[in-house]
Amino acid sequence: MLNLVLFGPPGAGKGTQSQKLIEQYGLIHLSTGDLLRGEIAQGTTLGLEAKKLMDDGKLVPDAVVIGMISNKLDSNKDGKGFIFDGFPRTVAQAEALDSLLTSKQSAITGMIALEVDDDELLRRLLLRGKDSGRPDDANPEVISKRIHEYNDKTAPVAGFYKNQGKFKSINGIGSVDEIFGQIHAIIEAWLKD
Ligand code: B4P
Repeated sequence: MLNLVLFGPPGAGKGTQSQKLIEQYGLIHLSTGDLLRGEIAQGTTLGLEAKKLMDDGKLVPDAVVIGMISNKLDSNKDGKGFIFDGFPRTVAQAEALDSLLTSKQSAITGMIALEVDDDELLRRLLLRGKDSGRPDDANPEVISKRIHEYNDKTAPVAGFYKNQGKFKSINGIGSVDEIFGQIHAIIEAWLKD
């Protein structure tokens, strides 16, 4: 199985590149942001709780997102592999993901990080906020809080995969196709290993 973690700050292009990876490799896309927005759209208790945190630029509790991912892994047992987009976002989530995959005789193939500076992130997210209807993209203060949460709680996750020799980083500024070309080259090298 090919199990990829796409990593980077909010607005780095994880969702955008995931769509191209699905087309190329036929992987199942697991975006915790999309799963949470699905819960909000359905008005579930989980969604109502998550909405308050997301609208404020904070992370949702680990147990909630780990539970969602566990359910999705169980209901997609026979795929070619997964793209984890926006997960894991804390070291506790990374440890839980390793345990879940080990229990299914599987493992993460590697993490690919998209490096984008804060000014460009703010520009992209405010642009998306104009027509996405996402409250967390509409307000510069909330975007700054999301970037702060990333630096504080999510950036250390890179070290978790570096320690396992599974980390690669690329420049996330450039055309979508150029960036995909770099991701593609990394994956092809992993597949040959
Ligand atoms: P997410 O939905 O994961 O939100 P995101 O980080 O903003 O998405 P992404 O980074 O994929 O956006 P993309 O670059 O594709 O999370 C939202 C919230 O959910 C979090 O703040 C948190 O509250 C909660 N949450 C989610 N997962 C969680 C977890 N595991 N634990 C706890 N809480 C969790 O796109 C950004 C924009 O850039 C787009 O408009 C795109 O068109 C544009 N773009 C992409 N590539 C570009 C390029 N090369 N050049 C120019 N623009 C580009």
